[in-house]
Formats: sequence, structure tokens, C-alpha cells
Amino acid sequence: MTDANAFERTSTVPAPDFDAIVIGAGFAGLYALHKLRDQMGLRVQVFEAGDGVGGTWYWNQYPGARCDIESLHYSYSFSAELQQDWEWSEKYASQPEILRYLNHVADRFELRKDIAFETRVTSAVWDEEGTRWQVGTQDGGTVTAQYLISGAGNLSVPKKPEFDGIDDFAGDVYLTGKWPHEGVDFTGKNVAIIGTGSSGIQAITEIAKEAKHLTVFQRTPNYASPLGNEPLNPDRVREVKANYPQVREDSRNTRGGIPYPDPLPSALAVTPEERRRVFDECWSEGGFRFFLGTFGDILVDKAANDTIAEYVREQIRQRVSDPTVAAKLTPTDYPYGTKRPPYETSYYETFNRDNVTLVDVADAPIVSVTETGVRTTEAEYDFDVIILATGFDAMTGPLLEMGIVGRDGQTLADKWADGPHTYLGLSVHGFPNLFLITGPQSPSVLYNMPLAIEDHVDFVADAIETLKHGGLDTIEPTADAETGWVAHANEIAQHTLLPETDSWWMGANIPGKPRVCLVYLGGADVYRGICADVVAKDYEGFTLSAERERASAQVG
Ligand code: NA7
Repeated sequence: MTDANAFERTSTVPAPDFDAIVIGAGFAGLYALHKLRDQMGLRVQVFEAGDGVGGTWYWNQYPGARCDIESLHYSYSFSAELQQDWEWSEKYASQPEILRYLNHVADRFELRKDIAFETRVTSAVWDEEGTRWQVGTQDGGTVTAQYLISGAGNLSVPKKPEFDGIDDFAGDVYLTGKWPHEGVDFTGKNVAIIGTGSSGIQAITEIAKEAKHLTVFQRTPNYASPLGNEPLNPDRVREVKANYPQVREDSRNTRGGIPYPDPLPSALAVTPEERRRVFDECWSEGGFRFFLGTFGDILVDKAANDTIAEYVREQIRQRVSDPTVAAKLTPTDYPYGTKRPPYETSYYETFNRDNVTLVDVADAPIVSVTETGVRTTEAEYDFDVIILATGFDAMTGPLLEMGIVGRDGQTLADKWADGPHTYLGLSVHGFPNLFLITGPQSPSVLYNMPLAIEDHVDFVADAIETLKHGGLDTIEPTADAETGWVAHANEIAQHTLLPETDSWWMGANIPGKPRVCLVYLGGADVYRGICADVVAKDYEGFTLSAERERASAQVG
């Protein structure tokens, strides 16, 4: 049963083609389709640019790709049966295993039939009279829907290669974020990789084992800490599965959506011995424990941050045999955790291998790619293969690529010319019935993504249900609510150490991109409380109205 039929009986304006169009078939799009179609009876169409489901995990098939939140937590919670049935093999699942999981979800909930694959959305224009979105796709088609839900992802538009001459290179060029699905054989090859963020660090460790020689071009060293991956302990799996509802609730009540104990308040309030004990414990636990679990002031107090930064530096120096290489790999000029921390497995030891060379391009930048390799201001290098692990136009990139146009012909690109303006990181004034799943200025990438996604999709579903029950058809944040949210998100960011560091969190990895914190830093638990309060106060900050009814009354 859909509300379209009911609408047709009372209106002279024909119903839109769909109740909702969902963009993307990754974690967000798959759950949005299931929720809206199977639990609410809406007519939903998903558009997906790839030829399979998986989103991030479909595109990022580079060697070494894996999640860095424990698989038992980095998974959907919406189906008790699914979370009981699915068996993860490792503490942190590899990309192929996560992709298998998402394919299983697509099959299990019969999602594929409503997904148009290899169909990229190229325009989405709000039709004021029809009170609907007109969505155009690459193949020239146009369909309409009352609601437009972006599940296009936060890290789905790779940064454009910014090296002159890259098209002249005679060998092969690969982007980690658009890796060939048939894989790449590096045996006997002279390989270059540019970039040492999370993707680069994962790829370097694996490719070094296969390539004849691997040259790593590093502009900024990172504070990587151990992932601590291992086969999943069956006792641990049994324990989590026996308590999953509680585990999920506990997760949602933490800052990052992972059920780790709270950090101690301050690194400066304990003795150096106690501090080291805490760092040692979290370092050996692995993964996000080290970022989230030590002390509550490391991201707000430079002196506190210095203690954890120095701890990581010490670890790097111990693990890299050549002191000159160790020094290059050691970050010194920005605080720990102000770039998204990567997690590693033998990354630093990789630089002890004879077939790996580190080239520091901070002082001698890459000038161009030549026919045979890479030229820096100091030297020329020859390669068979160049890999770009240079990151993404994160958070806003995917949304600004889709040609979204709201009321009065205003483009999202114009509206966001100085950075994103959202309410709750989920909606935009002037763009009614548009929902951004894990959009900019929501906790998004700092909240365990599958849970962040479920929360947002559930919020959207409740909002649609509320409209339906009230005989209403549009929801849009007020200009004031949006201004207030942007100010609130920015104010929280200003109280942290993040704004000073060049990172993709700040939009500072893309030349010309406005420097604004793209992530809500108040914590997932706080954010969830705010959203619940908004709903409890009858969608405070939103205007809910019956625009289509008004339009058809005018037509009539
Ligand atoms: P990141 O974290 O943005 O890392 C990109 C890396 O590429 C980083 O080391 C950059 O150095 C480097 N880079 C980018 N452009 C250049 C140029 N022009 N020259 C040299 N080096 C360059 O992207 P990832 O894909 O690794 O990770 C993204 C997220 O995916 C990650 O944070 C997780 O959330 C999952 P820079 O630091 O800018 O000096």
C-alpha cells in the first residue's frame, strides 16, 4: 500500500513515479531501500553508478583494504536474524568479506530488483509545482519522486589526479578509490605509490610483499597505530551475539559508536607512569581504542596531545631500523588525531625491507609525471606502475557532483560555495524533502558508519511517516535552524585542535575547497540526543507542510 493511490484520488496533479529515490547502493542505500520499501510500503527506486552493490567496499578493492572498526560492530543492527546468522572470520573484515556481506544483504532482502545499476544520477531538480524531485540519470532518463535520499557516501569521489603529465605516463596508473576489480599483478614490477593516508598505508604493506620494488612518495607522515587484526575468537563471537541488542545500545551511547570504555578525563591529571600504562593498554588493544579510549582531552588540549603524539613517535622510532627513514616517517608538526588516524599491520616494518624506498616530497614536491615515471624538484624516478592513494573530495564532493537544484533554481553548489550549510547534517533549507544520509555536519565518519547510517535512515523514515499521518507532503529545515546548526557545529570544532591541521575533515586536502569542519564533533551520543529532542518537539527547526495539496487546490 502506498500513499500515491490515495494522493491520486484527491489531487489533479499526477503522482510522482516513486515515493522515494535513493542514490547509491552501499551500506546507506541498501538499508534505506529495505526500510522504506519493506517496512513502510513505499515505492522506492535506487540508482547506483557501479555494476554491483557495496558502495565504498565496491570501489575500494585495492590490496590490503579492510575496515578498522571491529566487524562485530561494523555491521548492520537492524535485523536480529542477520546479525546472528552472519559469521565474520576476522576481527577486522577485509574488503572482499565486507563486499560478500553486502551482497548477502542485497540477496537476503531481495533488494536488487529495485536497484538500477550502472546508472549515475546527473541532476536532481526540485519541481515546485509538482512538489517532487525530478531526477535525471546518465542514460538520459528522468523520473520523479516525492523524496530524494542521498546514500552517495562520504568518501566516494576520489581526488582528481593533480600531477601534470599523468596522461603521458607509459605504464599503468591506478587509484586506490577506483581499483580494477580483476586485481593487479605487481610481480616483477617497479611500483610507485603516492599518499600515506589510511588507503596508502594499507596498500603499501601488501604491495611491498609482491612488487619487485616499491617507492613510497610521502608528503606528510601519519600517526598510524596497530590495528590488532586476528581471526575472530569464537568465545568472543558467542558473547557478543548473546548480547547483541545491549551491545548495539551501548555502542550508540558512545561518542564513536563503538562500545569501548570511556577514556579517562585528562592525560595531564595522571602520573607519567599511569599515562604510559593507559597508552600501552590501548595501543596493544588495537584499532580505535587508541584514538578514542585513552584520555578525553587529547583532541582539545595541545599539552595533553603532546603526550600521546610523543608516545606514537617513540613507537615509530623503535620499529624502523634506519634512523633517517624513521625520522621521515615521524610526524612532528601537527597534533595526533587531527588527521584521521590510520591503523596498520606491520606498516613501519615494511620500510625495513630491501625492496621499499621512502621518498619525502614535503620539501621536494612532485613536479610532474613523465612518460617513464615521477619527477620531483630533486630527482627523476622510473616506474612500471603508479598508484594514487591521494584521497577523496570527502563529504561534500559526492553531493555537489549530482547537479542538485532546490527551490527558486538555487543550486546546492551555490548554496555551499563557502562550505556546507545543513540542519543536523541531514537536510538543507531551500531543498525540501532532500535527505543526506551521514551528510556533512553530522557525526558521519566519526560515528561507526553502519550505525550512523541506520540512525539517519530511521530518522528519515519517521519523518516521512509523520508527514503521511498528518496529510502533509514536504519537510524542510528553516533558515534559522540551519544557521544555528552550522554555528553550533563550527563552535564545537573551534574548541578542538582539528581546525589548525590540513586534513580532509577540514576540506583542506582539496585545493580551493572551503576550509570548514565537515564532521559534527559533539559525539554520536550527544547528536542522537539532539535528534531525539527535535522529533519529540514535533520536528523543531523543520517546517512540515501540505504544498502539493495547496498546488492541486490552485490547479482545481
Ligand atoms: P587521505 O587520508 O586523504 O590521504 C591521502 C594521502 O595522499 C595523504 O598522505 C596526502 O598527503 C597524500 N597526497 C594527496 N595529494 C598529494 C599530492 N599532490 N602530493 C603528494 N601527496 C599527496 O586519503 P585515504 O584514501 O588514505 O583515506 C581516506 C579515508 O578513507 C580515511 O581517512 C579513512 O576514513 C578511510 P597530505 O597529508 O595531504 O600531505
